[in-house]
Amino acid sequence: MPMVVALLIVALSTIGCAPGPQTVTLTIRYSGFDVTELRVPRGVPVTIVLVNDDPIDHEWLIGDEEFHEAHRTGTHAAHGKIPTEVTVPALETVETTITFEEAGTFAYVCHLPGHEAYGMVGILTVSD
Ligand SMILES: [Cu+2]
Repeated sequence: MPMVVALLIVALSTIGCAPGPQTVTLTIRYSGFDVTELRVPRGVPVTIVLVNDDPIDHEWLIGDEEFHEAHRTGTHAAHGKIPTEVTVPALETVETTITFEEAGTFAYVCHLPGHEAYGMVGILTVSD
């Protein structure tokens, strides 16, 4: 059923001129994102469903290079109140909804120690 709804949303959003709300599912397994390139429209709410299949916690943080540099050296133990900074506990699914107001390319990264170097990185492109 959720797959049917997702397909319907995709189908409908390709018909009209202005895209409606989008939903994207990212699964984390073996300390990696299953999707490492995403494209979303600007100015539309995008719900990111983060499925953590690993028995350890991960993070999903999205932003520009300055944002990531701050988080590489940061000391945040956990995230949860900011849509672009999400903690995904072991074996849990977390959703976050973001409306990207600027076109551009943003990385999403897990900043737990060693995870970025291991490859927990993806790129999201926001386009008009
Ligand atoms: Cu991680």
